[in-house]
Amino acid sequence: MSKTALITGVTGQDGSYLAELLLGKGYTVHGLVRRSSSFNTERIDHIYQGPQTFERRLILHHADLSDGVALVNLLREVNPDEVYNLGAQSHVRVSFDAPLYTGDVTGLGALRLLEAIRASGVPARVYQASSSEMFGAAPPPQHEGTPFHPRSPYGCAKVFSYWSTVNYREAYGMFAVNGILFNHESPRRGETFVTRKITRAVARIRAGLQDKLYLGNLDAVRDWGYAPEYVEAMWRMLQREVPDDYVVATGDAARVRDFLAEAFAAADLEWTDHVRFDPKYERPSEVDALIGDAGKARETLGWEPRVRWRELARLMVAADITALEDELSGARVRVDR
Ligand code: NDP
Ligand code: GDR
Repeated sequence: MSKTALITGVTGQDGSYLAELLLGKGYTVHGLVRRSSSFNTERIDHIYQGPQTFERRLILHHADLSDGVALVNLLREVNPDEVYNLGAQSHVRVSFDAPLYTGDVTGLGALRLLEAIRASGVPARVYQASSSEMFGAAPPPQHEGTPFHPRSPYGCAKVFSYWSTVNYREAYGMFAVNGILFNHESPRRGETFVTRKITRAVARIRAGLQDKLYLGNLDAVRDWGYAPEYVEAMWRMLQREVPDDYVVATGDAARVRDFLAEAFAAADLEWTDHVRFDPKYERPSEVDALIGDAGKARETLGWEPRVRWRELARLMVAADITALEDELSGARVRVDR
């Protein structure tokens, strides 16, 4: 019997890769999509199947993590074997501007989903997208036993959703796990996160469409991995016999300025000619260094990262150059729904 999964955040970077992965494994995939006044399904257009498709295996539903009743109804309708909670207001800088909204969707949203699973009586396994941002000010390397010290409303919300997941596991015997994922990027990364902001700018500067790129703190250290590899780790966590929490990271670290240099060099450009500082992009409290120790995931899940940050920077630049050339030549066509 093929399995059924429900993914919140299916329109996001990770949701799109996870949907591809699960469809490839024969799953029927249901995705929760929030209503938007413009199209927000660009990342999954290539796998979308319309309602008229015979035996379709990707089915989208309108709902929202702020609407607990809709979550209960959706769970009853879909009756999934696995639920992946990837939906969130996921931008750390934005969480300082919209702290309550972030707490509601990113923090309480996870609890609403857990409670909806419990209330609907669906015996689903659940994955919670926890984050290295929970470690915040705790010095690297960070692992599953490192105490949390979040530095943003987003980080605080993720700590709440982390402990809610642990609590539902302990209180109700639910198969609920936290993947504590360090930064992971791809050509589908949101355009306002620093890696994609840089690689998009490189493509545009190279094409003569832009000259300057404005950034904030260039000294932050991050452990950047490749998103398609990270969604594989999510799936592996739900295939174990016993629910547990895992750090997923490469263990390699670089500063924002190192990523910058690599990305600009990939297009034969010098970053210092183009990059300028704008305090607008600084955070009221910064996370200085995140470097993960994924030893437990390696040993227990057999999960290994392959792509490291230098290769990642280059593959993202190459993808943005191709995407821009397609856009300029009119080859990119929007799918109508
Ligand atoms: P994205 O920002 O790309 O995607 C977030 C998804 O959540 C989108 O599908 C978005 O919908 C959806 N969403 C936002 N608000 C709501 C809401 N109110 N109700 C339902 N859905 C909502 O994030 P990523 O794919 O990068 O990350 C996936 C998850 O993993 C997030 O929870 C993130 O916080 C977490 N995470 C990410 C890491 C990373 O490096 N990428 C590292 C660690 C954790 P829409 O498309 O309409 O905006
Ligand atoms: P992060 O990712 O905050 O780590 O959260 P982001 O790419 O936004 O920032 C990384 C570092 O770069 C610095 N920075 C800038 N960041 C942005 N966005 N824009 C800029 O112009 C800029 N200039 C410098 C930041 O200060 C920061 O130090 C991501 C998100 O995906 C979270 O959802 C996830 O939980 C964590 O990764 C792990």
